[in-house]
Amino acid sequence: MKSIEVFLLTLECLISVYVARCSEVKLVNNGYDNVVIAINPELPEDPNLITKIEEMVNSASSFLFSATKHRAYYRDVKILLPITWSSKPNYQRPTTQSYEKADVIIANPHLNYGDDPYTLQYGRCGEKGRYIHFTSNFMLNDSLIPVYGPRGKVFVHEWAHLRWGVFDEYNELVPFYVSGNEIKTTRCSNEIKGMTASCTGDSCSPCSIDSSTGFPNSDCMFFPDKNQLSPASIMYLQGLSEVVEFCDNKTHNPEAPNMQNKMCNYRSTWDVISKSEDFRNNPPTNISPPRPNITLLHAKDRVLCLVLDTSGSMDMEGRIKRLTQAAGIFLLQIIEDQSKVGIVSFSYSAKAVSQLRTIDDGNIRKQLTDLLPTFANGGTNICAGVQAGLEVLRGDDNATDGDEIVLLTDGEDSGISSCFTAVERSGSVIHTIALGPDADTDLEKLSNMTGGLQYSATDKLDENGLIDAFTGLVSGNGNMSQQSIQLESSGKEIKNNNWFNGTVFIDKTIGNNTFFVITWQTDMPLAFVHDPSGNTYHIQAFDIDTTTLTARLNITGTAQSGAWTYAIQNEAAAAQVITITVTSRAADEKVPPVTVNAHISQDTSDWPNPLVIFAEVSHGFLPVVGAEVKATVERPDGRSVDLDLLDDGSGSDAVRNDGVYSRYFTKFGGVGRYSIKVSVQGKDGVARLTTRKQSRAMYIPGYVQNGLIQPNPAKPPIGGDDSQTQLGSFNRVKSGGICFVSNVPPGSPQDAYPPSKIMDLKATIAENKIQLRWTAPGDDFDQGNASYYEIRLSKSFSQLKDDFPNAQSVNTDHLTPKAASSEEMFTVSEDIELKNGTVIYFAIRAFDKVNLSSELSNIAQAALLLPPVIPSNPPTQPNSTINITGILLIVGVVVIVVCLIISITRQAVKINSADIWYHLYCPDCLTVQVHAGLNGVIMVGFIDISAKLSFAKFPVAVNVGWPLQMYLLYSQAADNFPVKLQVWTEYDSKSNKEGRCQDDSNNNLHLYSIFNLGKCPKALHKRHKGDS
Ligand SMILES: [Ca+2]
Ligand SMILES: [Ca+2]
Repeated sequence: MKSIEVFLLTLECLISVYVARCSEVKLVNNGYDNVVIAINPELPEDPNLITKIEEMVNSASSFLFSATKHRAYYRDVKILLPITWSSKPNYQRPTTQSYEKADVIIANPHLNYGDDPYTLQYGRCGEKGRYIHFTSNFMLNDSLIPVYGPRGKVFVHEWAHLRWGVFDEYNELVPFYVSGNEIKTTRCSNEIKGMTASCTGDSCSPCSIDSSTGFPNSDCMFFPDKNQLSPASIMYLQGLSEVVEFCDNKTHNPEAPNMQNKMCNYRSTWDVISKSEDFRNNPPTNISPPRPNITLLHAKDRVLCLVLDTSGSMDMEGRIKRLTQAAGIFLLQIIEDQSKVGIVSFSYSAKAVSQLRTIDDGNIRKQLTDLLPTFANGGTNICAGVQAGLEVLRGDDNATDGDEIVLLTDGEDSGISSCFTAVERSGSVIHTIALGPDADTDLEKLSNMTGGLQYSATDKLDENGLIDAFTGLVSGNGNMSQQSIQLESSGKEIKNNNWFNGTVFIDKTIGNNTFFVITWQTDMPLAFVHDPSGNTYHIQAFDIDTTTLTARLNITGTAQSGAWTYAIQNEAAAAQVITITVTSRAADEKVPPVTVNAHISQDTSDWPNPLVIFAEVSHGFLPVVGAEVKATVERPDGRSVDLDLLDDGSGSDAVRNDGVYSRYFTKFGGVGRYSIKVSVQGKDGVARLTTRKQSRAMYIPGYVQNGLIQPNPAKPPIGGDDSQTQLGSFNRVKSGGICFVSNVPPGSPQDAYPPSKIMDLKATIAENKIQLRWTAPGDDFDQGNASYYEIRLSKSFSQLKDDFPNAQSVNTDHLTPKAASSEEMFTVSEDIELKNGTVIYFAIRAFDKVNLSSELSNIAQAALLLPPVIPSNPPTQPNSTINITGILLIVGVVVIVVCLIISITRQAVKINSADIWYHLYCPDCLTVQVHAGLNGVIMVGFIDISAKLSFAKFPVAVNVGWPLQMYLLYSQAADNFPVKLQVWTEYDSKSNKEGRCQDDSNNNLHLYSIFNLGKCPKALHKRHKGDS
């Protein structure tokens, strides 16, 4: 067992390098350098936006410095302006920065779904996120400051998601939970004060209770006090002016059912942040941080040089021919208009095959394609190729900053490091493509140091790897309507006279510049393409190139949306590999196409660390859920492994239904490059759009000031959680790049992978039984079947968290784990007394066949809250919808009392009317218990938020606002009985805060005399209805 813990620990530390077009931010001597904030090309030119970004960065820097306890500030920030904005003398040229790699994106989603700032974050605890997204409205519209807080503070909240992999401490889906006998608001710290209410416009009323759960209804919201005493936490309500810290081990609320606790095993945000890679070697500093240095960069058109290996080994396995096919696709279909492209070939030495040419019509594309090398001979001098490439890139303006090289090689070169310095100085970006098994293992250093993409392709033709690599080399400028999108990529060895058939869905978001490309090995096949209307394109309609063995069909105009089918017959005498690739572009430049973005958790790894494969499927900024996503991993040993990527919130998938699909990869075979390709199929009516719900800055519904709720404007309605637009059926294919894996032992190594952590354990009480549900993990993380489960329960949350092995075990003899990703359901057979107010916690571990144990699951809570009994003929409440803003609160300084006892001896009360209401208003009270006696029978009620108490109806029913806003109803029927009612409220005994109580009785003049005011005399105040 020990060794597993060590293993998991190492795992957490190692997975901190991130991937694929990742950020280049570095923390050096307490200052963050190279933070990139990019503006989407769709946004109109607006100098005010630059000013607002600068203001945000400046204030965020000081806030960050204090929040990290003098460990970090922003030293060097770059704002990347889109090419569509006009040039200014103070704008500089980008080097390796791009929109795609930016840390912050300012963009407007094409469909309005509000202005919630969020971070695209789907790694595990402590892992970096992809980017922060702010809308231009968020940046420009100051009326949003009250709802999210000052922009600088919001930036730091999102930065913590992005940079340190911590999570939100609120939970809109689970806003309340039970702790002890209290219903609490999900928050951190627990010291954040406020009140709950449900508000429409400015009119607020006490929250009502869902009678099926005993919890407040979904319109119940927590309104924080405008002024707080607690400084934590930034991941909960960064907008409060007193909030300046992250929750640390002292202030952390481990019981809150939020993402931070679930993902980070109940660690505080500061615990995770302070142990991050950033702060391992950056102790606090005493200097006061300088203002951030903000540079404006102006994006430019692509300037790119293909640097292609033509050494002798390129003659093997038909590589040079495949290179020409794939690079031809790049030149004819992928590279964006107005780009400048040159070509260099190299073996022993390098040669400029073409200087830079501007892609401004189809002829230039063809001419460049005709220049692609077709002959291979000689050795491999990678640096000669790179130097010649840089020389070509200088051809237009004598500079190479921000220019790109696509470097393809199949060979080794011991001298590759000799050009590292020149490459680093050039400010250019190198994308690498490793072809075959012998490509230099240092090749990816060039892409790593310049932030380029990295691909590899094997010699297995049917994998189509080389074409996928070139097809992935789209611009990173954020202009999706220009980019080529790959819809289909497949290959197969087809026997003589056999057919290769398939269907590709062209959806409404794409259709321009659509190409069907067929390649073969020996003899041109027969091919037909049918459009959705049944029109047929024969092979004669294709552009045939018998040198590169390629046939290309270009659909003119916008291709009709719907199902396109292809049928290809091998007419050669022998079997040959035939491939098909389909690419297209956006149909409408205002509507972003549906895209998939695929990548691996790391770009280098050591066995046995598992990899995680991710695919983000989105339509603009909106996630697409319900798609079928398959990953194919090509291993160095030549075998490939298929995996279905899932968006089910289990295993490697942090969040269910967020359009991010993932799966662990553990089936290693050989040392070397593991190449990933992802295919997505969306089915009409199944795949749909949704909105981002995670890693956001919270929309604060309003504040409590001087005891009054001041609601913010209601959050604008999001245009339907489900699809606003019909996506229809669609196909996408994308290469996910590579990971170089070292130290993989030969043969089948022993099982090194435990089942993955169960993250979605839920416990419910129904019909006097406790039922548990979770998603099954597998023998190896999220694959296969676990062997058995260990389930334990406790009345103490912390016992399960800190001392799981000694908690009471649950009999699981009859529980056989299902296959990974299946839903498990289990009824606890232990005899447990369930009564109103029962709270029991459960946690679970899964074991595999060699007894490797998963991490402990989330801790699930089963709480029994009996729904209140509502009087069958409810009286008209005097203040049934109370405008809380109209309630006068008497603010008295109250010494903390654990118990305030209010007792009413019914006999002492003179009842004048049928119904008398006592209204006790106590915004700071955390819990209420009502003891009511009738005929000597004491009824104890654990009071929830707006139950009704009526003595006419037994058992006791109580109507209490929460926190504590209570109506006690006496009816005539109770008159004949000696009734003793005790109400006591519990204050948080730990915090030294004031409490406020007030009674509100509309017609009982004796109320004072019968209240035993206990230790809270000044807190109770009588008020007549109508008083202000
Ligand atoms: Ca997901
Ligand atoms: Ca295993």
